[in-house]
Amino acid sequence: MTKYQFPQDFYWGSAASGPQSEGRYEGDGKGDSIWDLWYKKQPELFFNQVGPEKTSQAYIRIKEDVALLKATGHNSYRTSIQWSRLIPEGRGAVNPAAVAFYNELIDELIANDIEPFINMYHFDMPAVLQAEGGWTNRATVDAYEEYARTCFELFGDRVKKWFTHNEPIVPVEGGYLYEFHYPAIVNLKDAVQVAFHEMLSSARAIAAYREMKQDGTIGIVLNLTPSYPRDENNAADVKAAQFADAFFNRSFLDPSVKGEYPADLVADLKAIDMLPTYEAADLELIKNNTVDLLGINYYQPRRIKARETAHNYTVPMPEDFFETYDMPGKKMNPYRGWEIYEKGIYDCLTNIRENYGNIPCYISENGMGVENEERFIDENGQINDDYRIEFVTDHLKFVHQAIQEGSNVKGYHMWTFIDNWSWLNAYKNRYGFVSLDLANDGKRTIKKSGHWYKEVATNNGFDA
Ligand code: BGP
Repeated sequence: MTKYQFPQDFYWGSAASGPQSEGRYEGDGKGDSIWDLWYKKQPELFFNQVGPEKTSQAYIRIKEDVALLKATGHNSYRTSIQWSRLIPEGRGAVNPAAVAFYNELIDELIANDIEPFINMYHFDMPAVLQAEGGWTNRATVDAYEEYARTCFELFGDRVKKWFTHNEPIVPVEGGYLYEFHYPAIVNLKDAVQVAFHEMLSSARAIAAYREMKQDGTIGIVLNLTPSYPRDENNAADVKAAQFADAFFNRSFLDPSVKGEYPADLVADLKAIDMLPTYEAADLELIKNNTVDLLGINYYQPRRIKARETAHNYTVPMPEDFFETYDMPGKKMNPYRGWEIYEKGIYDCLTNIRENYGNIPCYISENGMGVENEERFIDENGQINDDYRIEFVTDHLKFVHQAIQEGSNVKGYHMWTFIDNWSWLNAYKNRYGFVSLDLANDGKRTIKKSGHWYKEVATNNGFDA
């Protein structure tokens, strides 16, 4: 048995997002986001045709949910404000019901000694702004800055940990490369423009935060996918993995933390005439407004080799530079087709320590999705998710090792708290510490892992 003790004041939390947990209610004043819009247009794309209004009802169950956070040992909780709830038309009038809701949530968390980590963009573009081009349109950056300023003004007195974006690569790849977010088009030029505008909007929000003399920290949440080459001694494989790392990770990590874009990525995109449109002052702004704190979402790595066979696309794609491959012997999540590679979390943290000035960071998402999780319910109605306990334990061991070696890790947030709605996958994969019974008015039951987490948080560590 080894003792895994974590630093004092470590944050034991979990993560969720507004669009995946709040729901929509008569008279709540929320405007449509791209998810409401897309579901209206093409409900058949969503798993079991379940749309974004059918969530865990976080909007109407604040007290109950905060009590559950407490019961599962949380001292932090990460969620997001929905832009289309706070400012239904994307810019202009603020929705008073939204202000009341977020105030109540924040106050209830704080009253229970749970620190709110608040993110401002979690894939939920207001439909009105998407009609004008969404993140492809530079005017969206202005609207986002206005929204961010509104958030700081309304909630900055109590929220001390802000995040500008969650996984900004995902709207890029989902919306403009691989068709799993609206508008589901395939256009690399648009994709890089979206990536640049998101980054610019992040720097603009950070600049506003500091100009408004807010008393807290502001960062960004990035999903880091370490790219491992098939053969470390094969220069072409290594180069391919380096491109994947630049495109999917460093395109946000470098400007967010170092204030500059990776030279190799700029050169590769320039060579195929795929640089975004920007103004010289934008680069200056990004340089001067780097993050205080980094959130790292880690799920699985990328296994990369040099491209050997033609891909199926007829247009320029990131895949022109690399190919993913099925690494023999890799460990898989048996309940959902994702690789499990625990050491990847350590590699991400070590990379931040060695190459990004050891900036304060925390794990903002890490978790295990399980299909048909009802099969693990026992006679008392509790889900016995020993696999999740094992998954989190194995990752925490590597987080612990990174901390022992000097990484500046402030906390761990599992994805997610209560099983939630997940975009096109709706309720296909369950992730929570707490199960959700949709057929029974959203009844919540703490899973075995939730009880286990309470012990871990109370002891600030575990023996294993
Ligand atoms: C992350 C997102 C979350 C959530 C999670 C699980 O990338 O930040 O919003 O969706 O992935 O995704 P899925 O339910 O598709 O397995």
